[in-house]
Amino acid sequence: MAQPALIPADLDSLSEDRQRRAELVTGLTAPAAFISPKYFYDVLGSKLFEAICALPEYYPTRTEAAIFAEHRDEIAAAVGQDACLIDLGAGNCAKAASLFAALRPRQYVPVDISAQFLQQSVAGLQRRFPDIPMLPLGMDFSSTLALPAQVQRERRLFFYPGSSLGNFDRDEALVFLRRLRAALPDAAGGVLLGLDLVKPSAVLEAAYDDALGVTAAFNLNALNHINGLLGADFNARDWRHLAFYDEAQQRVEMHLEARRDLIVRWPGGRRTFRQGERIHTENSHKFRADEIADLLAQAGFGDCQMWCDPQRWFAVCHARP
Ligand code: AVI
Repeated sequence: MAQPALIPADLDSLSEDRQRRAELVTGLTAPAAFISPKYFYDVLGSKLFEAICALPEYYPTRTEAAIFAEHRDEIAAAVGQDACLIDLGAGNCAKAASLFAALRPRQYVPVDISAQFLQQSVAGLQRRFPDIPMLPLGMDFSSTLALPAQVQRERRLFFYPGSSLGNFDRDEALVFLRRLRAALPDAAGGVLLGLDLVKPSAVLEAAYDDALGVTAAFNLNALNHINGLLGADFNARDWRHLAFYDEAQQRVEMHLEARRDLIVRWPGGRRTFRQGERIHTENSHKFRADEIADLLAQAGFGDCQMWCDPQRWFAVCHARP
């Protein structure tokens, strides 16, 4: 089968580029500076995230994989076969590929903001699975979910593993789930989510501040990515990685902290940072099992099934409209 052509669903348009710059400038010039975690994911950032998933401290990936391995048949029975499998934030597509044998999708639609990385991933995958039609989409699905007409409408299964839902704030997560619900035209469709559960803060903080410094590199690489997108002059050496668990908010926060007083410039703008001032780069919310069913119900889903590991560190959930 020929290599599937990647559809740059929105990233290449001029207005998209302008919007991205405006969004970055708004965050960088806010009194408490912030950027969206989507700016972690250029090609290098996606590779660093792959490396994070292999770290001993980063339990989510292997715990989720163990749940899928342990409960594969039950999950396949709940989800059903022959779905149009829409893999949100697909990255290297490895998680979905591990389910192909059990789920036998009729169409595979990997979606990722890092279009170049996705294209590389799908090229190898299509060679391994020549019988599954693949439609890779390079797009930012965090604010809209405009799927092209080639995406089949029947039996859509939105696959959103790895607790990526936790990178939205609570109200944004609800809006996002409602958007998925609205994009499910038939009752045979559904969502299959992986969600990280609340656990001791020492486990969480180690997972987001590993001994090798891979997560630090992942966080700092966002500055290099922003330099490319905005023409800014961030120097990653001027910044320090910070990660901590906020128990009240049930989330790990990642920040970049200025090591000295400095000025960052970009065409048309600048920002002074004092030593110790931070840029908030990510929230990673952790869930209680009872919250998940509530959240899905509020988003308009019924009939939710959940599978956990024995320590109850991570949950895989399937819900139908
Ligand atoms: C992609 N996302 C679910 C990861 C997480 O755990 O929040 C991103 C990540 N950030 C630091 N390590 C991993």
